[in-house]
Amino acid sequence: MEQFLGLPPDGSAHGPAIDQLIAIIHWLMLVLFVGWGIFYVYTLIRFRKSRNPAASYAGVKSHLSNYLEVGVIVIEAILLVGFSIPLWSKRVDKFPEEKDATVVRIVAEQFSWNVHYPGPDGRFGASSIKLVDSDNPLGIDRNDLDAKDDITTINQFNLPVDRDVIIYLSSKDVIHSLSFPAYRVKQDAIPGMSVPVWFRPVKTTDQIREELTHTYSVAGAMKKVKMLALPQPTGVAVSRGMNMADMVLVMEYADTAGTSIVAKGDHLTQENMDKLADAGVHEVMARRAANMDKYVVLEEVKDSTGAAAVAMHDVLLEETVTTLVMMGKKEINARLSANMETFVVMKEYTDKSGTEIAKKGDALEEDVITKLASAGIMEITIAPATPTEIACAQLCGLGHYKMRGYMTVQTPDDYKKWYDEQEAAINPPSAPADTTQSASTTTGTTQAN
Ligand SMILES: [Cu+2]
Repeated sequence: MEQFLGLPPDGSAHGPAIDQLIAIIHWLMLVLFVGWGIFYVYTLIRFRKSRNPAASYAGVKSHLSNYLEVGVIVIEAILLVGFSIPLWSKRVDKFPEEKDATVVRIVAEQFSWNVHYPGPDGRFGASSIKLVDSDNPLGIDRNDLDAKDDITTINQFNLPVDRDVIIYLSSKDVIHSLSFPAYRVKQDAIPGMSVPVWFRPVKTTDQIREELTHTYSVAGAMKKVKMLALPQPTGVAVSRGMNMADMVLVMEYADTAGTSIVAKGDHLTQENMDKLADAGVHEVMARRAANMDKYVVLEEVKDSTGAAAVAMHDVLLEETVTTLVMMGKKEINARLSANMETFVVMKEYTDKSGTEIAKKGDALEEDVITKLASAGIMEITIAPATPTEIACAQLCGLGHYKMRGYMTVQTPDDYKKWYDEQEAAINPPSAPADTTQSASTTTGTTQAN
């Protein structure tokens, strides 16, 4: 059932118990769905009008359905009392000792995750709402003694594997929901409250990425290569009130005083037509909108001076199409973008002469795909670059989809290295600690190796 549900790989100690509960609930729901479905069809046939011309006022006398109902209640009670409640109580009650855990504060906001580490002293420094600004989103008071060594990151949460983590979760604005899908953690973040959450990661991000390794067909991506005919510019008569919004201007037009009326790349909307007519322009050069931005160019196009006007793998934006048609290009060799940049290659690949195309951990950019194909490598192994993400499981606003952070579960050594680097950025080892008063914030980056 767990494979069938397509759950992400699990990297936490408590994850198997949650997955098991999810599986059992789905089994029960499957049995109920099939059972009630069969019962429904049975009643349609058994109580059909031709067999029962007169309504029965006594109804069904059998107690079978009562027994079934009681049976379902018993199973649900077992699930609740035997599985859910013990699991839940362990999550909320059996907190590890803070001294044996990685302790952090996570503060959600529209639309990012702020992570606050207490630093080597183990004490969170004071923070004040008055100090909150874009450089110091948590308002940490760096004059406070406890705050001097505090580390803050945005959208990047590093932690060591095989050690309990305690998170004090809150929110600056609306209700968010902290979710680590690969670690089976989900907890609402409530403004004005500090909600403790704990779990124990038992797999590193690298290990989870290895589990998600799969093959990718370079041949499949290259199959979509084709010569695209480029829409050629033609003269279009300007006529007031006419709407030709699917036509794109290939040059700028100005009025007699030299003031620009419409720019290159503008569409011939009714408004622009009227403006042109007002300025006394009778004809403009325009072309049909290409709508080719899902394609990448597969050849380099040089202008008359020999400079590259369009490079390999440029996206065929309208602007690029205009550049090409104005150079007299009638067609261009292109292929559908593979959009695989969020994946990394999991092996080293070299061409026949031994030149490296990509090493393990490199992002699967368009040029890597083309190079692999031209080297005759048609199948590669890849994995998601960031398999352990922080998602917001709450529709918290229009930018909700942007609210993604990265979690990097590391070996204790790698974590210590990262931690020391962060610490050194705040308090350079050479300088006395109290000379660095400014709040330094490190912005999270995607770890992709
Ligand atoms: Cu959110």
